Amino acid sequence: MTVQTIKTTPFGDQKPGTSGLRKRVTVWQQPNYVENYIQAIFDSLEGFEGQTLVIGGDGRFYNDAAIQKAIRIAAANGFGKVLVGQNGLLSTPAASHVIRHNKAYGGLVLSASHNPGGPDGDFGIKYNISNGGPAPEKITDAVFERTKVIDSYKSVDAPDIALGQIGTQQVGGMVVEVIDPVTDYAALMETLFDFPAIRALFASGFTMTFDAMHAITGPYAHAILEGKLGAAKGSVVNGTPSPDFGKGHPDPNLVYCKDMFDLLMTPEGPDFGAASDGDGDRNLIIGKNRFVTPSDSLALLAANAHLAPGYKAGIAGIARSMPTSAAADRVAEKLGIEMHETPTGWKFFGNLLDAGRVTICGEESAGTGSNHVREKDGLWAVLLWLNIIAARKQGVDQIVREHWATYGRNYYTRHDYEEVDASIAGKLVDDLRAQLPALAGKTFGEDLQVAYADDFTYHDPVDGSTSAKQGIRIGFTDGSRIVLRLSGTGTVGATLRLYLERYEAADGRHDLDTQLALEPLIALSETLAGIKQRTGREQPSVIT
Ligand code: VG1
Ligand code: CO
Repeated sequence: MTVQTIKTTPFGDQKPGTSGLRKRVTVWQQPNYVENYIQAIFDSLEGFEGQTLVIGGDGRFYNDAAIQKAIRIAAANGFGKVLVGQNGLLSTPAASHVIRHNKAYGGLVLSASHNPGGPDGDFGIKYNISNGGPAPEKITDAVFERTKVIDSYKSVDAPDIALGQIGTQQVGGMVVEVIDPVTDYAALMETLFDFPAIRALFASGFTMTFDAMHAITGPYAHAILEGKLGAAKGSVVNGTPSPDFGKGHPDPNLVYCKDMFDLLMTPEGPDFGAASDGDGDRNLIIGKNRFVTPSDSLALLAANAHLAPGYKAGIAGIARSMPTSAAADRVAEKLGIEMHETPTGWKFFGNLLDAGRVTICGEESAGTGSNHVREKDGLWAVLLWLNIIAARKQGVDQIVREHWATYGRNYYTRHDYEEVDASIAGKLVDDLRAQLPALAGKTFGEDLQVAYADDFTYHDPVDGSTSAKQGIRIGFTDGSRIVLRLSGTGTVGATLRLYLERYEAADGRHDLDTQLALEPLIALSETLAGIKQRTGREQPSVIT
């Protein structure tokens, strides 16, 4: 094998965000852009000679081209073996499992997740470490530093791998094994959940619809929901991955899954609706006449996890990202287990999971997962919901209501302002941050008394690292919160995320309209931050 060392020059914009590096496809198509980034990742790691690297992506446009490059660069850098999903496909949680199951050194996950795909859409690359989870900031910071000075990359002169062909091939001195993307993952799910009980649920006439959004979970959902669990044929819709996601936006929220939401609100609709995103790590859960807010879903799954065989001994603790509602905190309190608040992004859960301090993690952005892998996992959440429904013999709405009657309800919403002018957004956040010291102790309206106002700093209790400037939080004495942060996954301009939360006690009113229930906080956040006024937007782009 002849290793070629090819000269290159740095790009100034290869800074990984919340979840890897995401850019427009046209940016990735620049000569050496992919090569520089992958070489910068390898340059930031050590000890991988002869080791195994997992590669797979969500099948979006440019997935296959980037994978062929990645394989050649891995061979030239001395990896011993690459495991790659057939046709280059692996959902993000499945990639995490393949890394763990095969004791691989790490993995490259090729995805821009919920961002649109196609030649005019987005593409992304993320590096995962040997625990199967996203690289921690220590590594992503090193990668960024390396991208600024990189002057060459290594590759081999070898033909493309036949990605469709299951089995072993050679690239230079390196073995490439093309694996079925579903088998191992489906087997893992079977160890966690009561498949016979869920099968019996479907056999009794329970109906569901699962929208794979033309993205990666189609093959997984077909095999597991329809294949192993006996959901009626046709339960999985948009189940064939397509490079441009059927020209859709693979973000499972109430805007892009509006049709499914509407269907679930009708008497003829199915009993249960779910969806996942581009790379299969997010989940949307809708019961008959009941949308489950992701923050509530996290709390509910944690409270009921013991009903699934994989968690029957109970859970060690719960972690949630800072903007996620405190609904899960009440469950942790009742169970007498650890509760952790981390910055946004799954990479911050890895240490807590590895240390065995938490079992279930979640984010308000429709991500939930457990210690079975080190990523959030869309289908896992759907299966745990199905397991709970089967075990409790109750519908989603009833389960949610009983939860609120026990723990109280955290009314919660997120308002996104997408593709805002980056300098306006940056100034807005800076100005709000400057107001924080003066806010402490102030009272707004009749009862909104500020308990604390800060820019969230996380101290990782496992490795002692610190992550500052993780989002502005204004907490009130009654448990209400206003949170504001800038997205780290957008690729055009800036996206402002405003998160609002209000607690209503167990014996309180649980049937208010969410936006109305949060109206005083929405109005106050406008007074303090002036998003509408400064951006000229009348409405958020997306309300969840
Ligand atoms: C968003 C979500 C965050 C999630 C991240 C990656 O990040 O808010 O909770 O972890 O996307 O999810 P941001 O920085 O845009 O708010 V995925 O499914 O796009 O990998
Ligand atoms: Co995703």
